[in-house]
Amino acid sequence: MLPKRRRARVASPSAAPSSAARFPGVTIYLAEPHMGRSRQAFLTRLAVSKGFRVLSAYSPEVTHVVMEGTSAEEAVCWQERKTSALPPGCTRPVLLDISWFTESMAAGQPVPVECRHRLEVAVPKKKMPSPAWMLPYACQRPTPLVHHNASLSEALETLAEAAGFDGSEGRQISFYRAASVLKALPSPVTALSQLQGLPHFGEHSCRVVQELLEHGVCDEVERIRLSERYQTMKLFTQIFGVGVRTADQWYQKGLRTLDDLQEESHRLTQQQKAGLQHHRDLSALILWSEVEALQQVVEAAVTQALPGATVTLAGGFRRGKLQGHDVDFLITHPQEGQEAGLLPRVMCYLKEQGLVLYHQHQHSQQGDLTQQSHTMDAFERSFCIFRLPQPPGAAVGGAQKPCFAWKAVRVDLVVAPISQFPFALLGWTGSKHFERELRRFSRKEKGLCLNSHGLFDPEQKTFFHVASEEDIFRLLDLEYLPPEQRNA
Ligand code: DCP
Ligand code: ZN
Ligand code: ZN
Repeated sequence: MLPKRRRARVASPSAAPSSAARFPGVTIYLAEPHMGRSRQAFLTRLAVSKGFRVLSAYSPEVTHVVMEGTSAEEAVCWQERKTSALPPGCTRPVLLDISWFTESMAAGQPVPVECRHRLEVAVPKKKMPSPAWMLPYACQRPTPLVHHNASLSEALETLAEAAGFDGSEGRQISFYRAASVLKALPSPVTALSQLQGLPHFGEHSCRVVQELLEHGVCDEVERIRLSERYQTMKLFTQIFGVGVRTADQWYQKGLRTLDDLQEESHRLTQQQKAGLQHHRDLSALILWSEVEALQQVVEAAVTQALPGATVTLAGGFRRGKLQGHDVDFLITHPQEGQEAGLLPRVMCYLKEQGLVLYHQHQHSQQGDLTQQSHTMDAFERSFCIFRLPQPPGAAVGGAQKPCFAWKAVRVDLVVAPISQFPFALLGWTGSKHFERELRRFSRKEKGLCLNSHGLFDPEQKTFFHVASEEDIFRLLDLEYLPPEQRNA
């Protein structure tokens, strides 16, 4: 159970810590896309001590918006969003760089606004498409499943993947960020100039896009795709229970094929053995019809184990994917605590039906929920391989299953108490990059720690209580994105 806390502190605009203002024409708002909350608080105290009026929430009274480390494009975009929420006819405040603020503090009074202080004048009008709306975090912009730059984003994702295989996490994330920006564009990139001003486009990613636009292929990407290293790492990491580190160890030992692994089977974990045994089925994509069939059997088992408990689809299929590598289900009960001990009963029932080929149960890991990373959350869960009966004539399976009567499918079952359910749902819906960005945004821009269990304020040492995913977006000052727009 999470400790109780005040609700929605981030969302509630507290009163400005302002005394009698010495400069009535100047009302400052320190916008914090890149400033961070503790710096914002420090600068607010400084300005107030010098007699400036500073508001802690954006309102029509604000005359001077001050930003730090923010590009003109971002600033304009920020303003578009803020002013759209204000009553019509409001005068727009000036958007100013921090330099105006520091000069004013040094002078002990507001210095005249000059061109060099203004953020909006720097926006080049001829940029096509204008990147003003392209916010820097993937969780700030909708990313549909089907987008306009698939071949470009796939090339960058190959580079990201290869960097990940080599343990270069920084490069991996840079390529994922650039790929994710491409996925959010409303039209195809046809000229390199269109990348100008887009966030996260470094020299390397630009070069890859340029080559693709000019020649239709990128040498570096093709070389990687054909390399023994990439192909082997891809093959190994796709096996259930095999991560990058294990795959790399095998590669370094000279192993290259699934047959090589079979020969080493005494060294494999039970999970890996099961993964290898059912590799053919598990590497085939799961279809929607199979997801529906699985949901039915899981719901039946859950209802049988605990009436009133619910099953919710998460993962890629919740984001609207039509095919996937596994199916993720979240289980909860409207009454907190009722979900305890549920999963073993569910698994037992499913096993009795002959539906389980393999499962690995992981107990709920009690402890400090603020320390849980996203991928290692502490929920009770079961990583399973289900034996899904196939309708007659379905073309799956192999020689060892002449009737094609069933197919092995990967299923993740996760149990969350209702108080944490919105966080669990948000965390288990993905995409992985979207989740990474959401957590980074929370930490860097809001000073809050988000994981699949909750949203935690390390300064106040409090958790936020929420009833829905929408509440979480609101607490973070983010526009709500439905699951199908989280395909970053
Ligand atoms: N996730 C998590 N903790 C884990 C594993 C996954 O929080 N231990 C998150 C990351 C993903 C989401 O849950 O955003 C689903 O994970 P999957 O690996 O199943 O990925 P997808 O469902 O998005 O894709 P796929 O179609 O490949 O299954
Ligand atoms: Zn999944
Ligand atoms: Zn999964």
